Amino acid sequence: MAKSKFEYVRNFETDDTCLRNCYIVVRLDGRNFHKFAEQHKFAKPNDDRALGLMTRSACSVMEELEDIIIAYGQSDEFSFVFKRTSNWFKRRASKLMTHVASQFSSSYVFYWKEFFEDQPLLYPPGFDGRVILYPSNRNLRDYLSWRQADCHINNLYNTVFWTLVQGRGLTTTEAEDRLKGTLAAHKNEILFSEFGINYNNESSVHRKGTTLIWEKVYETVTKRMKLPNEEEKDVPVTRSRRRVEAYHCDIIGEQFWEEHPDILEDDN
Ligand code: DGT
Ligand code: MG
Ligand code: MG
Ligand code: MG
Ligand code: MG
Repeated sequence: MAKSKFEYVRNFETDDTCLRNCYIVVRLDGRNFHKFAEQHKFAKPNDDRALGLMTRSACSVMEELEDIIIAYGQSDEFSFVFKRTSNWFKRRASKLMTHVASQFSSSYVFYWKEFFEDQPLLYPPGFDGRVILYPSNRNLRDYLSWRQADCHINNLYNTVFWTLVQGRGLTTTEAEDRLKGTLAAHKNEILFSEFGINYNNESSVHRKGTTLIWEKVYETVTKRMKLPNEEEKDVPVTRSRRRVEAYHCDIIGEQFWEEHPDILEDDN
C-alpha cells in the first residue's frame, strides 16, 4: 500500500511495552483531593459516600476492561493489577493506564449522584495514573501490603486527630502537636483511655481499605421450556457467572491469599 510522505512521524512513537511475565499495576490518585474533599464537604476523616463512589468506579474499571485480577483502594487512590500473562493492548503501558484513568474518571462523574444525593458535583475531578511492573508474587503482595499499611497508618492518625478536634475541642494545630512523634501504640492508647474507643472496632472499610476480586456466583433461574412430547413447564436452570466482590479485610497476611488461591498465578 502506498504510504504518504507523512508516515515517517509514526517512528517518533516510543515503545512502552510492559515487560513480559510481570504483573502490571496501574495506580490512580485523585488530583488535589485535599481541595476536592473540602469543597464537596466530605466527612472527616472518612466519607462513606466518597469511598463508595471510588469503589463503584473501580468496579466499572474491572468490569469494562480486560484482565484485571485484583484492585485495592483507599482514600483517593485505587490500584489495579493486570494478570501477568495479559496481552491486552499488546501490554502498552500508556494504553492500559489511560484506559484505566478515563474509565475510572468518567464512572466517578457518572455515578456521583448515586452516592452524593444532596451534594452537587462542582467541577470535573481528575486522576493521575502510573504504571509499575512486579516480576514476582512476593513483590506484588508487598506492593499491596504497602498500600494497605499506608491506609492503616493514615487512618489511625486521622481517627485520633479528628477525635481530638471534634471530641475534645482541640484546634487542629493543638491536635497536630499532641500527635507529633507518637507511635501507633500511643495513638491507640489515647483513643482508648481518653475516649473509650477501641481502634480495632472502627469500621473495617476505613481501617483496611477495599479489595476487589472476581468471584464465581451460581444463579438459579426458572426458564419456561417445552420438551418434546411434554407440556410447556418451568425448569430451574443454574448458571455461573463472574461478579466483582468487595472485601475489607487484611491482605498483608497469608489468610486472604490462602482463601483465594486463584488470584495469583504461580511464579516461574
Ligand atoms: P495530589 O494527589 O498530589 O494531587 O494531592 P491530594 O490533595 O489529592 O493529596 P493525596 O492524594 O496525598 O491525599 C488525599 C487527600 O484527599 C487528603 O487531603 C485527604 C482527602 N481525602 C480522601 N478521602 C477523604 C475522605 O473520605 N474524607 C475527607 N475529608 N478527605 C478525604
Ligand atoms: Mg499525592
Ligand atoms: Mg490525591
Ligand atoms: Mg492519595
Ligand atoms: Mg482509535
